[in-house]
Amino acid sequence: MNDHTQTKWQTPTEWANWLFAQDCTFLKSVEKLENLPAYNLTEIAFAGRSNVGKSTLINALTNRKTLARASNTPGRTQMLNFFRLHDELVLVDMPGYGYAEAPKALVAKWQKLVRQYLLGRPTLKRVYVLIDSRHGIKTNDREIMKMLDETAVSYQVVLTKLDKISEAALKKVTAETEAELQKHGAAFPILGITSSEKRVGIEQLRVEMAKLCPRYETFGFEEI
Ligand SMILES: Nc1nc2c(ncn2[C@@H]2O[C@H](COP(=O)(O)OP(=O)(O)OP(=O)(O)O)[C@@H](O)[C@H]2O)c(=O)[nH]1
Ligand SMILES: [Mg+2]
Repeated sequence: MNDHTQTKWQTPTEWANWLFAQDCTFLKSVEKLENLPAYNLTEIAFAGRSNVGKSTLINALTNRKTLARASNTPGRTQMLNFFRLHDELVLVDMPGYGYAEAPKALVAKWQKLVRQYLLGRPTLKRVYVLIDSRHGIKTNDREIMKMLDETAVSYQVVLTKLDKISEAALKKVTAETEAELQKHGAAFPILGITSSEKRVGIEQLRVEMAKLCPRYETFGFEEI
């Protein structure tokens, strides 16, 4: 038996919900690689097509309304935005890809930044690749997944906006996405299924993220 008396948390879920209710503060926006913050905190990045719901998911996870800028206008997030969660984790809101109306030069600049960041960031421990459940995996998602397969960073695919589709459609997109995930070696085999709007799947994600904190190991929770 592990001795839990040293901690206030009896289960990973308790720890995760506590952690995500702590202070979360905007740290920095970065548009050039040279300006990446230097520290030893564990980073978790959110990638995906423009408008897929990255900023909204960060707000839902941290139970804030306006921490990360969410908007109906695609291309809202134009830089890497760093948010520090209680000296434990850093959440990184990334510019979306696949935004057709963005000027080409700007798209090229974002892509370069995103690539360089994803490929060479030692503190980056997990990338969440968000996919709109109405659309499924698209070509540019495949490109990013292929790139992540080639790096040492683990990633998980998460379907968003499930409140916008029928149960039958969700079943179909889930099966298709899971089948495709099997072809990607570095992908976490379990698909995340979320609605930030209806708060579905949020706690599950919090738990997975909270497990990435270095001190999680010291709690001695028994894995179920
Ligand atoms: N119904 C519903 N709408 C959502 C959900 N998540 C996000 N949205 C909406 O989708 C739109 C885009 O969300 P954002 O969070 O700004 O998307 P993003 O991926 O950050 O977009 P960029 O910053 O352009 O890359 C907003 O209008 C959100 O309110 C969800 O779970 N359900
Ligand atoms: Mg955004």
